[in-house]
Amino acid sequence: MASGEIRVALIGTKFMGKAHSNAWAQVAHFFNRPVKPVMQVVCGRDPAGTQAMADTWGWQETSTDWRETIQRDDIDLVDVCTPNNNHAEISIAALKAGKHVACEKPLAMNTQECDAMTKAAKASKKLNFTWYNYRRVPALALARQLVKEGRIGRVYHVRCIYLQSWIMDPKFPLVWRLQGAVAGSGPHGDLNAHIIDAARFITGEEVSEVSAAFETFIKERPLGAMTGGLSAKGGSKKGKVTVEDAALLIGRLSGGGLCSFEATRFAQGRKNGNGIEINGEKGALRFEFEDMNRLKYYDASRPSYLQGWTDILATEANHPYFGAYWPAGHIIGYEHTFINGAADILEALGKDDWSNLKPDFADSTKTQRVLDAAVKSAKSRSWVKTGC
Ligand code: SOE
Repeated sequence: MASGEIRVALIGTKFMGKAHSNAWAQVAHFFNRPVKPVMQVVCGRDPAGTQAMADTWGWQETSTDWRETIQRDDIDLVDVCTPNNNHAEISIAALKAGKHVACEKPLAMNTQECDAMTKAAKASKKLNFTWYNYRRVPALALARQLVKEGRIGRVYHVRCIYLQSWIMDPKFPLVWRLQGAVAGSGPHGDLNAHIIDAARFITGEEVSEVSAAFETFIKERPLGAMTGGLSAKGGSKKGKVTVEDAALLIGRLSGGGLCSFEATRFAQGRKNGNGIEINGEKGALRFEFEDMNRLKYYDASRPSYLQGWTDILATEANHPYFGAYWPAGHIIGYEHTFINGAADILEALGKDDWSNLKPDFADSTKTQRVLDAAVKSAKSRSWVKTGC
């Protein structure tokens, strides 16, 4: 059992840098772990913004050079919160430098990069983790528990949505999430990644083949940059949008069921509408992230006159993660999903065993295989096997 301190370097200072800074700052207040995080250094491209992040969140030092940061002897874990096209290079270099690595989702730009990251992780024998944070919503972790207990039985349908609307204004600028060279894809890699991972996590099944349709509704936008969260500021010059605005796919599950995933940034009226419904032989589950503390459960094993949707408020001490927080009914939020991730990282480090810390890079590569197969399918307008 290891104990003591884990010195963390955070690479990235925007939306995810903020969520992860909060997680590292809060985790020890709620979870008793033998290993405590030290917020050693935060690294970003903009010196002033990086210093502001350090001042706000308590990082001890700042850097603008990730290559130098990951080589430091006083760094144990590198937390990668950069745009997607930097994930592989930074993670592989950090693993080769003997550091543990926790990387934001999607793991990388494509399966080839994920395979290289997985190979480097296996060679390093270091902890490697992907921040698919919705796995650590207590209600979703409960959904997985109910499936594992056999309460749903054979899964016939998994129906997932991830609906946003933050770029519907044609004047919203061409930020990095809309540039294929930086993001890899639009809502597909950004949002379908989450719901494909969630479907795999809850059901324990893989997506074996897919058929997809992508569409870009606004083809060019003003050049500009993010200003924080999902806000941005643009100028007068315009550039071509090189990713999809919406990505819909259907698929076959390894257990014989069917699945569907819909990710869009043009769902007028929806803000962060991450939802899943699972219909099985013995029951069903429904979850909506915008009401994240609740899981709806339908028990078809009850006498028909008693059947109906049970609305479980996942805030009991024996619900996943919740015992670390508050009494029943005192709900938690988006930021707690990252605190829960940090808690699981520290627990694995405390045991000197991260073999059960999921999703690791190898697990996340299976999600990437589905994403890449869907891209091929959208281009060829045909079914494509995922290899999973
Ligand atoms: C933007 O779509 C975004 O920040 C995603 O990148 C996150 O993964 C999601 O949790 C919230 O929305």
